[in-house]
Amino acid sequence: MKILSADIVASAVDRSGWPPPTLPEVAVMGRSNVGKSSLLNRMVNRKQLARTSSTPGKTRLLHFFEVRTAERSLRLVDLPGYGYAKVSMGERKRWQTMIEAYLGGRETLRAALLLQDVRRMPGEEELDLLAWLAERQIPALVALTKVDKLKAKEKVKRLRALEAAVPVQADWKIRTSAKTGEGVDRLWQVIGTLL
Ligand SMILES: Nc1nc2c(ncn2[C@@H]2O[C@H](COP(=O)(O)OP(=O)(O)OP(=O)(O)O)[C@@H](O)[C@H]2O)c(=O)[nH]1
Ligand SMILES: [Mg+2]
Repeated sequence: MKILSADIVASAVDRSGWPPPTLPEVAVMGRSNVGKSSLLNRMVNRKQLARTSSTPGKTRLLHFFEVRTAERSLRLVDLPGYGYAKVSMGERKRWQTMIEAYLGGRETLRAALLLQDVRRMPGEEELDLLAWLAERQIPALVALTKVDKLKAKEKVKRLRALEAAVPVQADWKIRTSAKTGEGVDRLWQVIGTLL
C-alpha cells in the first residue's frame, strides 16, 4: 500500500478529545504488548508514528492517526492495551469505560482490528470482545501478530490451533509481522473492502 501521508491528529481520554467524525475509522486493539503500535507503524510505513515500548501498558489514550493512500483517507485508532496485570481496578474500569464509549458510540467506526499474539491462545478478553463486536455488527478482523517469532514447524501448529480457537472467518484472520511486514498488504486489502 502506498501511503501518501500519516499523521497523528488527536490523543484523547474521552469523547471531547475525539476528532470530528469526518472519516471512516478502524479501531486497532488488543492485549497490552501484543504489538498494536508496531503493526500500526508498519501499516503506514513509519518507524515511530505510534509509540512502541517494551513497557506494557504504555499507551493509555486513544490515538487517532489520519492516513491517506492513493485510494482513500481513513483513520486508524490505536486503543490502549488491556489485560495488563499491574494496573489497578480503578484504572481498569477507566479503560473499559473509555473503550466502550468509543466502540459503542463512534458513528464513523467501520471495523475493529483485533491483535492476537500468534504464540498464545485467545483469552476471555479477546473472546468477549469479539462477541461484543459481533453483537453490535462491527466487523472484526484478527491479526495474528509476531509470526516472525515462530519457526516454520511451530508456525503450522500454532496457526492450526488458532484457526479453531478464534471465532472469525478464515480470510479475516491474517498472520502478521511488524518486523518483516508479512501480512500488511493483506490487512490493507481486507480493510479496503470494509470502508
Ligand atoms: N519480533 C517481533 N516483535 C514485535 C512485533 N510486534 C511488536 N513487537 C515487539 O513487542 C513489543 C510491544 O510492541 P508494541 O507495539 O509497543 O505493543 P502494544 O500492543 O502497542 O503495547 P501497549 O501500547 O503497551 O498496549 C515491542 O518490544 C515490539 O518491538 C513483531 O511483529 N515481531
Ligand atoms: Mg501501543
